[in-house]
Amino acid sequence: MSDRGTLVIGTRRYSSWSMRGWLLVRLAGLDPVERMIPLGAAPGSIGDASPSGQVPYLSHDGHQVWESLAIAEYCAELSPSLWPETLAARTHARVLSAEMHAGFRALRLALPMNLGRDRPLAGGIPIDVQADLDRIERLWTATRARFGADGPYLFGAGFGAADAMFAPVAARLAGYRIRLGAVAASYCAEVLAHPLVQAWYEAAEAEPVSWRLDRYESVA
Ligand SMILES: N[C@@H](CCC(=O)N[C@@H](CS)C(=O)NCC(=O)O)C(=O)O
Repeated sequence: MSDRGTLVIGTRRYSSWSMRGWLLVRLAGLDPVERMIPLGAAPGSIGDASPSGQVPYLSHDGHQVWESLAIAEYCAELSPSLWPETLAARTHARVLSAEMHAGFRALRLALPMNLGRDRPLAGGIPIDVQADLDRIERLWTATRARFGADGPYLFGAGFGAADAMFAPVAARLAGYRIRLGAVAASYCAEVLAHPLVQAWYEAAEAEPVSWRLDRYESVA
């Protein structure tokens, strides 16, 4: 028997992995009950709700799924169009998603997601972060050129799992006002304009100010 399931997420304003998980389940047509545990809540709160002690965590139809990439695969089991149709494109989408899941550490540490932010990083972009940014821009540009002809997203017309994996990167690039070439800038704008991404931003905007955390807000 199928149930709505539960998705455990953290503060929308900051939790980039929750954003990915939420986008993925919604793209798959799921409508799980959302259990919000604000980041910075009492120690152990996430551990009580998620086997890995991290968000997102999806419990659905008797399946327990943590790790965003596994959530992507689970959602694609239910809704195969989350990955592109051809083997070549599907393979590439998985490679990009795996690289996003495992990599870009410098970028993630130096430019934490803060959906309320709209100013450049004080002091400029460190070299290792710039290397991550350059790599992302090359990946986006090459993927759009090879697979994206029939629409605005990485693999064309459909906003899929790979786009969901990169959506928080688009949010960072906008929030820290990173300058991009034309292809990456236009892709970034399309991702941010997607209705589900917009819905996530709106819900983030409605979060209580008391959930804000200095460690994100004080990034210079
Ligand atoms: N590899 C994990 C990363 C998840 C992760 O780092 N989540 C952060 C929030 S964005 C978290 O749960 N942090 C625990 C905490 O802040 O207490 C995934 O892909 O889902």
